[in-house]
Amino acid sequence: MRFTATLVAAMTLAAPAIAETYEIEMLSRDAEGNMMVFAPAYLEISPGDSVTFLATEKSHNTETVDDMLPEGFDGWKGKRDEEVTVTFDAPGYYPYKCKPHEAMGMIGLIKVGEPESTPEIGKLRGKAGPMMKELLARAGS
Ligand SMILES: [Cu+2]
Repeated sequence: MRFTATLVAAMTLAAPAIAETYEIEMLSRDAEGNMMVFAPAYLEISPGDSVTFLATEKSHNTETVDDMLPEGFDGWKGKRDEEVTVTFDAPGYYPYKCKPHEAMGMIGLIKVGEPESTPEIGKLRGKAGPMMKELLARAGS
């Protein structure tokens, strides 16, 4: 499924600079032996770029951490094992999670452009809270 939460804004923009599409894999185990991870869990992109979440391994999904999103952004919610592509038009922090494995720390953060503000840590279960703190720290906030 393709989410175009900011379609109107996108259409009014002048032809964007070369927009890129990045890939994030949903994994049960990565090359280093880490369990239940998005790879990469932290990503910096530019406004206009897209990200595709690949259902590389089974029983994962991607959905936004809705109480941490930039104002006006509706978020996305993929089904289990669904490949999802999201286009990001506005600068900001976009935190997301895998619902089945949130408590195990299966979350990620996408930094788009230069965000004007940093979100408070939202409602996150188990290891997801500390992990989100780490990712935000890594983002330089
Ligand atoms: Cu998962």
